[in-house]
Amino acid sequence: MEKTWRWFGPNDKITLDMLRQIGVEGIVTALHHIPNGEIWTLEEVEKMKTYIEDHGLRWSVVESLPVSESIKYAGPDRDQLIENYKESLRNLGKAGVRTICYNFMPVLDWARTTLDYPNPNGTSNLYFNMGEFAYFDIHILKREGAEKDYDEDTLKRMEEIKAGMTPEGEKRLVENIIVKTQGFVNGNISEADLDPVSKFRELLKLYDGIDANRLRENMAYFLNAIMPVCREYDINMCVHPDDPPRPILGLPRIVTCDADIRAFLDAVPDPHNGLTFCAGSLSAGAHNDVVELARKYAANTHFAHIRICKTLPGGDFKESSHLDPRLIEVVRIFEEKNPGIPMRVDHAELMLGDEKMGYNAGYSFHGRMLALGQIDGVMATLRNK
Ligand code: DNO
Repeated sequence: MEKTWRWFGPNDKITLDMLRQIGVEGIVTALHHIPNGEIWTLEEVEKMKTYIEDHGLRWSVVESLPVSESIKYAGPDRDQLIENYKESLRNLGKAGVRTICYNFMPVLDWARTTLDYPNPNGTSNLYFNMGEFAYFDIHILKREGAEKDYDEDTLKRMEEIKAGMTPEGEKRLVENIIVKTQGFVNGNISEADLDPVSKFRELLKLYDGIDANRLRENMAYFLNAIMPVCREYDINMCVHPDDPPRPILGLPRIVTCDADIRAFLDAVPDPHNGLTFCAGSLSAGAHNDVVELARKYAANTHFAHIRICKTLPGGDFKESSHLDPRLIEVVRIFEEKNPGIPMRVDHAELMLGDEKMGYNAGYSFHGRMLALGQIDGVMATLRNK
């Protein structure tokens, strides 16, 4: 697989020159300065492409060309937004950038409750605590009927958390769940929002009456509309699985498991309709056998996120080592079945001063560099048969 790296543009503290030194071959990025729903002009696309190429690298993947909420819930302006999306795709196609990662998660992209969960060796990791998440949902968001979405054990854990909760603790949960993990991925809420919780409540309302089937129809509508452009420019669309892979906050999630993947592939059968195989997101659900899924969907995968989670009792999970045997097996499968695709490591540890650098959550430098080195070693060993 091609070794790529998610880079957040010319203002990223991690520069392209640094990335060349550590063996990165391709860049994963987006035009983060263009608001969701607006057209990425050919001029802007070319500007980014040239910048990357001037540094001796290539723009391998767009992550993400964001799908506006209105396309997801079928708002009145969805056709116009789809037209804009098609125009952005055409411009990317003309520039030769042909792998596009996106997601179809309503309102909230990936979710974590802790961004610096300490490991015994002094590093830290991302962590998802179901009890804290329930606390956010029930006591901060105060979502109507939220209690019924959690089992008794989770509610009991939540009560214990509540007993020790402080205003700072609440603030931290809001920041971690809907601000710090979202803004930089072109999410709905940014660090500049003064009242993120109210804004979030408004966004949730957009999905009143939208269940999983409706969301699936809307995804198929979107994909059918853009496929002719993808065929014309040979663009591979690759949807990112839902993270975590389960419904949350009363919102449907439709890329969570084997059956879901089968369903969106079958709904729009075209080789340009494919998957971002995020081993991390899929492995965050105890129902998924990530190795089995890699075997099954390697041919439909256009891009791989190489990281893995360890599920814990009660719905908790944490990121595990990039040398987890399951991840080595996933790498082996892609190296055998689809070796030409780009891959990037993801959600690595904070280590060796990363924590002081203010990197985007999950996108440390030293942690990712170590992880990339580890996966590079795995790939080299596999190739040296
Ligand atoms: C989180 C990322 C996701 C991903 C989007 C793709 O770290 O993997 O935010 O970029 O879901 O659209």
